[in-house]
Amino acid sequence: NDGYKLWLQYYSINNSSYREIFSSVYIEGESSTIDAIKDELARASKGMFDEDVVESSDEGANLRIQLYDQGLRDVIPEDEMNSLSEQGFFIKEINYNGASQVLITAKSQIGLLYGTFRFLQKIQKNEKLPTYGFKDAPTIEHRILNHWDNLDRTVERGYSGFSIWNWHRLPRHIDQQYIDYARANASVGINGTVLTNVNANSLILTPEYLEKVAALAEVFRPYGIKVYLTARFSSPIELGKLETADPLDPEVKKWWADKVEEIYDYIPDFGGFLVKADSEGQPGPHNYKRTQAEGANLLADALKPYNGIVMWRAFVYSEESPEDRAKQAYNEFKPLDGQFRDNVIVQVKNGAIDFQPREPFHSLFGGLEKTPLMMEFQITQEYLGHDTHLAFLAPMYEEILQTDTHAKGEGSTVSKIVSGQLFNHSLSAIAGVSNIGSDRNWTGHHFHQANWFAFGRLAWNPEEKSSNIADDWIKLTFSSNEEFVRPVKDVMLASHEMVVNYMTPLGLHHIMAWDHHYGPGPWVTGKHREDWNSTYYHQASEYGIGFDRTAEGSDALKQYHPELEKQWSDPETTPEKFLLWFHHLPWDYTLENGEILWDGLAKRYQEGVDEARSNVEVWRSLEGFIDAERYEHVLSFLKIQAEEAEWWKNACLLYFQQYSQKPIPEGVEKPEKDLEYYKSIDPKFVPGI
Ligand code: BDP
Repeated sequence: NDGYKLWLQYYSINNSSYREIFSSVYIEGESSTIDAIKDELARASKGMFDEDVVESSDEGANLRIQLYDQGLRDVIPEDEMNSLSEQGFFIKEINYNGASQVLITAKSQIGLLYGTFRFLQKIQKNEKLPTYGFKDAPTIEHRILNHWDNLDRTVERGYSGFSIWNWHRLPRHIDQQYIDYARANASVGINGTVLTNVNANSLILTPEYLEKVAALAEVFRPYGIKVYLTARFSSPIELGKLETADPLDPEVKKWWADKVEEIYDYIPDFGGFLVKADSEGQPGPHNYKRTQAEGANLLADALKPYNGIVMWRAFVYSEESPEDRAKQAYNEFKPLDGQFRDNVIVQVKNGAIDFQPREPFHSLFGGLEKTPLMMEFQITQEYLGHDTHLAFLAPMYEEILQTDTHAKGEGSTVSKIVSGQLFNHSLSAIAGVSNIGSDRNWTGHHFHQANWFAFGRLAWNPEEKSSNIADDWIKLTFSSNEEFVRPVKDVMLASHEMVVNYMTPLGLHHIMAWDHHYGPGPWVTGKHREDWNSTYYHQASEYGIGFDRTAEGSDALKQYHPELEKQWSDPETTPEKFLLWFHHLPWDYTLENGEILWDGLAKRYQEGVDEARSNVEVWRSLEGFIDAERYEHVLSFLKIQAEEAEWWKNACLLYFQQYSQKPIPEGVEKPEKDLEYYKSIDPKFVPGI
């Protein structure tokens, strides 16, 4: 088993009360989505029970899949259905002429597809339907993967091979992988995909490429997945040969209107644009002294007649600005609140720096009220050990989503802002930067499939619990044997904290190696941008360590609501996980448990290492529960992770020790080599330890 089937394994199960269900199935209607439902049922039945599906024309079949209509009012009252949105579904065991029948119903065909997937997952997990039935619907409207894929098939920050979009073969060849990609996404409720990198290439908007994009859209449509593209702001110059891309210029407006019309000719249900502007070298409205709102509205106006949306990224920061990078997006967007068109949604990373192993939530959440905001999580592990380090990210996503911003008093969680609930926005969306590539198992590490899965689940329901997600993923992907599920779930749920411990404990951030961000690099300094240096972020000196974001420092704390500002301004009341994010503290500052900061830091590094090593042993004890191929693959990556956790610990402790001048505390292993040695390690040739 090479992992290609992801969590859609449909491995064989005995003892299921559902064994007979596929021997008579009634499915109403004809469409490509109905065909997708039939295809999925056939795969599931074959895999789980080695039986073919027998379709029946009799409504009384064992399994009945049908849009909700008058005839079903007796079994599911109308008000039950009214509370469900278009994409929701209801699954219920009902009595049909004396016999029992499972009914899957919904208001739309996509709802039926989602219901079918959920039902099949229940069967695989061997779960019973509750007697009152089971209904569910997504809370967030647009649940979107962002591919940072380039047209030459390289993937920015991709660690799982090349891009799965084979532009050369498209549109004439449709690879099975595109269909399987759509199935996997739909099975967790993802309903949109941005095909191209935010560092955009305007060529994607040419007819030659649009034809290819249209071919992909055609594959995804039956699965309810819309296609979006990244729009390079300077496209009117590059493609249209205009002299300017000024958003207020009438010719520029016309160029975008025509371009959008052309796109909709190719793809009638095109979703819209994602834009990175005025950031890290990308062109944008600043080039014409215009605001982010003027830039976004230009594209929004062009998309409006077709119901398309603009996802305008807030990841805007400038090398000229003397401000703390953590403050810049807020400073830029706060004054523009209320100036965006109603089909613009501002896409904000979970934290204000850049996908660090841990960040406090971005102050724009709760900062903007009149503008809908969407969350951008990174699924690909740019700062979290790339492909080889196991880090289950659901707990990190959950931590962010459940944080109280206090924007409208207590209970104003980030999740309520993202779902549009808190400020009554009807447009709601969430994005995850994909970790998918051409590797046979899609994501490099088998366990990183769980992060794609988790993103989908939290996008569907941002109140979902990490432990449920882990439980489901393990059972669908590997086995429902509790002796396997329990230890693996424990490993997964603790893994993000473990990585934080051996990389950036206590609120440290951005101390990775230069540029590629793999491995430790607290010594990185002297680069042309101050805010790309590790030394800028950790500020280590003989006096202490940490970035002062209080009123005495950069005052980034001012951007949060007063409750949080107050709590986080005092190191004594700041959660220790954010201590050095907000404070510069002396090496002998006393932590909650009475230890001094230096000792506490060192011990956390050691804890991370110990856990990474223990994970290898846990996994070894599970040999035989799953296939040898995935077992060996995971084992080999876990060993790499344990070795590299040690590399991180040794490098960081020796580096910071130069400043703390304190001994490595008891219980923490002393590095065997000197700092120069760890500095000299090239990530391509990390020696086994
Ligand atoms: C950073 C990445 C860079 C991306 C940028 C972005 O290092 O490759 O282009 O974010 O999000 O994390 O635009």
